Amino acid sequence: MEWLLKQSSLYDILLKAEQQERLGFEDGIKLFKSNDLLRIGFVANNIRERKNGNRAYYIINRHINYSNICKNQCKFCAFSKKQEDPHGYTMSMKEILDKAAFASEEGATEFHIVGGLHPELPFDFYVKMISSIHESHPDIHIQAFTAVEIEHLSQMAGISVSETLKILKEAGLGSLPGGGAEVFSSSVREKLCPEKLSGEGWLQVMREAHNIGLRSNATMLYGHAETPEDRVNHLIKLRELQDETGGFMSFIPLAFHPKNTELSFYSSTTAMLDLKVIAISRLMLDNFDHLKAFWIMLGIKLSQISLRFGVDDIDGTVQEEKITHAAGANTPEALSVVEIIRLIREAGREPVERDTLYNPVVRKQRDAVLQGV
Ligand code: V47
Ligand code: SF4
Repeated sequence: MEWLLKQSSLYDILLKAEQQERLGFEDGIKLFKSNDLLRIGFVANNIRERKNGNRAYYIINRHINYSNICKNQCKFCAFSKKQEDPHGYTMSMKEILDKAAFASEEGATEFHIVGGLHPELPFDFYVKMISSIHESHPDIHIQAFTAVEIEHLSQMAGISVSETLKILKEAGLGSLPGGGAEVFSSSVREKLCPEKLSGEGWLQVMREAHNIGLRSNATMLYGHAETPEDRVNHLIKLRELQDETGGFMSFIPLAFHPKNTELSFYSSTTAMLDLKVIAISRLMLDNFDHLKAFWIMLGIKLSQISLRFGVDDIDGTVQEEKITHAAGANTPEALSVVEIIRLIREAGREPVERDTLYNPVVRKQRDAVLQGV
């Protein structure tokens, strides 16, 4: 193996990562400036196999985007609408519960619930949404509200973030998704989403969630105005918080989709950048157990390849996704379990259905049916 790395100008960095030594800021920058994707990917794959063996995780889940009405106007977002916009919507409680009931019948183990920052919906709406879903489906994990939504809800309720989180947890909230992180750089945020919670604010909400026993994911939106320095700083900030709390489950790099946004002059990300971000994230985030490819954003084929570049999880069936599709994603809105299993197996990995907390899900009936897939 050493002979392979020796031929690279990244030798010292890759060897360090291979020997489980932590990479620094300059290492991250050099990796982003290199085009030696195969060697970077080779080491990322080794680390992935050390952490997760040959397993590739997936989940049977259902996304519920309860409202697209948002008081913010992030330039990269094609999903949000103003309250007076005829394309704005807010689901009724019945609609939300019907979607949850349908997903439950389909075998979902997770509801993934996020929406815009509605300027008027009272905090009670959110508590009722979580408690009603939880009462109807006590065994299905509710992963809901980005750190940005949590901060908004705390403002709507006039209570602290920590109190907000405790009330939602009491109502049945199981964990937080990783959205809203974008890139932490204040200059990029100033340009793209000036009204949004700051990077430090996002990290603080996550710290408070972890401190009361709510675990979460983390994301990074890339492929717009950010520099390699912004990406590496973002990864290091996440790594530092993970050292402190251990509360992050997985990291999900999100490829920017420009269509229908105010940033539509950007091109979509390329496969080279997508795989570089994935592999470098695997090298930098030594204290994260899981790296997830969200196939909706990355595309099905690249998600499959990513299973050999550091990724050990390709998310799930999803069912209905509005945020990336509003921005022109041409992936389907759902994948069947059979399709997910096939693409994992053809990547030479062992498919493992997981729940939100990465416990394996055993389904005797399904396992028998899928023997031949
Ligand atoms: O917060 C918005 C991003 C996020 C665009 O935690 C965009 O398991 C690309 O966070 N192009 C929501 N991205 C999605 C998200 C997520 C998805 C799947 C799994 C998990 C998880 C989290 O999508 C937003 C924002 O960062 N986003 N607009 C766009 N045009
Ligand atoms: Fe609103 Fe979130 Fe879209 Fe920003 S990314 S405009 S906060 S829905």
